[in-house]
Amino acid sequence: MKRLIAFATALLLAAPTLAHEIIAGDLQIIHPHIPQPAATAKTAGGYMAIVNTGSEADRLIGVDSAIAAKSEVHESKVDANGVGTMTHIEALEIPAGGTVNLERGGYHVMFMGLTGPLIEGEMHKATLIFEKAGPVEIEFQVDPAMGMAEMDHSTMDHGTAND
Ligand SMILES: [Cu+2]
Repeated sequence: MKRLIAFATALLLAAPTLAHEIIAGDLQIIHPHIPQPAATAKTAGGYMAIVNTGSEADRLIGVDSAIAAKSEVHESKVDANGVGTMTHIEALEIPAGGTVNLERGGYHVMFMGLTGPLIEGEMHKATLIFEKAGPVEIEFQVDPAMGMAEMDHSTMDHGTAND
């Protein structure tokens, strides 16, 4: 437990804005956040760390939120030719005693078909659905926008490729 607290503290110190976390049974959801997308963006990425302090693995099998028509777990990859792709992950394993980071360039929640603008500082409710832990209510904090070079999501055409 001490190690976990140290980890959470390190994350708090590293985060540019106030971090928050949700504890649900053996799962700890650390600072779910969405970098503020462009006002006209149709998609946005959601990031967090998921810690499993239990002795059994769990799996993230769905995400639900009113901020988008559809929310999915995706994995970003860059192939040998430097071409970025994203795939829909049906079930993201959270190993026993392990941590999975949803971060830029890797796993992330993809909000597709945003229902309105997302403004820095706002908190938006969402539900993470785990195979064992069941639905876990969280809130995504809208963090400062990413730099231009990092805005891969707004330039990619989502919502048609992997459905
Ligand atoms: Cu994506």
